[in-house]
Parts: sequence; structure tokens; C-alpha cells
Amino acid sequence: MSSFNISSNSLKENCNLSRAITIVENKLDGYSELLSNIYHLRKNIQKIGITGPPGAGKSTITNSLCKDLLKEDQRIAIISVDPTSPFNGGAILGDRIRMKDIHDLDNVYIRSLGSRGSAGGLSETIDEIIILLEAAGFDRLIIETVGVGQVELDVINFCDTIVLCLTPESGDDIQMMKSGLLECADIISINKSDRPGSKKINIFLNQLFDISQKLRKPPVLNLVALKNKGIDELALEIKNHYLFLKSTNAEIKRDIERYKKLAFNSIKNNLSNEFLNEKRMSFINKEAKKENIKRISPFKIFKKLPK
Ligand SMILES: Nc1nc2c(ncn2[C@@H]2O[C@H](COP(=O)(O)OP(=O)(O)OP(=O)(O)O)[C@@H](O)[C@H]2O)c(=O)[nH]1
Ligand SMILES: [Mg+2]
Repeated sequence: MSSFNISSNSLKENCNLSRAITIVENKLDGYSELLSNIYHLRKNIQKIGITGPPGAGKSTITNSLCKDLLKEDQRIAIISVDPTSPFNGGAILGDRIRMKDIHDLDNVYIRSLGSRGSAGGLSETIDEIIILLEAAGFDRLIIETVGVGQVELDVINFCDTIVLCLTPESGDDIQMMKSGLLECADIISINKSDRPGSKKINIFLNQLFDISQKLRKPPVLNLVALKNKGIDELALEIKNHYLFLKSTNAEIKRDIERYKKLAFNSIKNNLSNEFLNEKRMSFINKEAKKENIKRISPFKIFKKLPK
């Protein structure tokens, strides 16, 4: 597939889409032309982030949620992001099991992303991959992120609707998350509510949000994803949240910010590629090999570079 003749239709074939993602992920030759060619094919779709502590049931929820959303949607894409995993490619074995109902469906595309590849940093890469998925004509995108670190926070910032997945045992995690994930969660799902303590944590979270400054109080749902319990409520809340975003123009504002970020990143990358030509790179390499005391300070080298 030449990167120069990609159409929205060719991206609808999963094998072409996978190749396009690999090109973008590894910044292979022609990657920016590819993105540039398909940029106008994209349509804004709801991006749902499913995040939360390891093992809380995110993949199980994604599996059931996707099935539920497919009652209305034609096609759904799922990205599973694990910054700590060295694996990239299709869905990793565990997810294949957890997403068993949707894994083999033609209208569901699943891709896992780890730390390998992603030449420009995971979050920049994901933003570009989202553009490919938006151009490929999916109706909705689900992004599962493992863990609760900074990279996950960066990634879910691309999402319109963030579902924080907790369990009845998440009391300690909640203390840790106070400053981060809880603030950006739009919907809370307390999964594994077949276990004791699920009502207690629901009441606690509701009280916490009663006194918080959030514009829209996040609904707190009890789920048993393994048995599909609560999934239809979750799907409904996800759709309602998107309607809310549209009604407040938040979706448009987010799109404007995203465009600016993509433009700034592209300008920065192009500038540094052009600026750091062979002559200047070899100058920097030569300095780096000198004894510390003899090196030009890295904070000054900008002004000393050859013309
Ligand atoms: N009891 C109970 N177990 C569940 C439920 N949902 C998921 N599990 C189990 O919890 C375990 C972890 O589920 P996953 O869906 O893989 O969780 P995850 O958050 O995606 O895990 P990571 O991606 O590794 O962070 C699996 O063994 C599931 O079968 C539930 O509603 N009740
Ligand atoms: Mg998972």
C-alpha cells in the first residue's frame, strides 16, 4: 500500500489500517504524507477512555460495552494502551481472552500499543493513530489504558468521555488518585460489585463528588462486567455524556485545541529535523565525546552551532 493513495475506503480494510498504524507508530518513510492525505477524511467521533488500576476489569468492561454499543454503532475501534508493555501489534493474548465476544468480529478493530515503536512519545503517537481511526470511518473509539500513571493521564486527555473503573477494594487507590484521575473521570464504574463493599464505596464517591467543583457530577455505577450487569446503564451514561459535551460546545473546543497541538508538534518536529542537519549533528556528537570540562555547555551550544 503506497502511503500516497490511501482512501477512506482502503482504511476500512483492517489489514491496510494495521499497516498504516505501523507506519505512523514507527514514523516510517512517508508517515507525515500519509497523515496529511487522510486528515480531511476524518470525522469527529466519541472517544471513550476506560482507565483504572490493574485488574479492575477494564478489558472485561470493554468487551461487554462494545457489544452493547454495536446495537447502534456499525463499527468500533479499540486501542489497548500499556506503556509498560514491550509488545505492540494485535491484541495481546490476555485481552484476546477478556475480549472474547468481540475479538473475531469484522466490525471491531482491536490494536494494542506498548512502549515499542511510538517514536515521538506514546501520547503524540496515539493522537496520530486516532486520526487514522477517525478517517477509517469508525463510529466510536474505546481506549483502554492500564495503570494510573502520567502516561495514562496524558492518553486519556485525548478522550471525550473518561470512565474510571474501580472495584469495591479500591479504597486505597482512591486516596492515591485524588489529585489525578478522579478529577478527570466523567463516569465511575465500580466493577466486581458481586463482592462485598460495593455499596459503601458508591456512597463514599457520591459524597466526594457532592462537595467537588466539577461542572457535571459523575454518575457512579455498580457493575458486574463478567455477568453483563450494569453495562446498558454504562452505555447510556456514555452516550448522555457525549450529548452533554455537544450541548456545551466542549467537543468543538477540544477539537480546536487538538488541532493546535498537532500543528505545534508538526512544526516543532519539522523545524528540529531541518535545523539539526548533518553538520550540526556531527558538531554536537564531537562535543559529547569530549571530557566534561572541555565540552561547550549543552545550555549554550545552540548559539555555537555552525551556520
Ligand atoms: N468477580 C468479578 N470478577 C471480574 C469481574 N469483571 C472482571 N473480573 C475478573 O477480573 C480479572 C481482571 O479482569 P480484566 O478485564 O483483565 O481487568 P483489566 O482491568 O483489563 O486488567 P489489566 O488490563 O491487566 O489492568 C479477570 O480475571 C476477570 O475475569 C466482575 O464483575 N466480577
Ligand atoms: Mg486489560
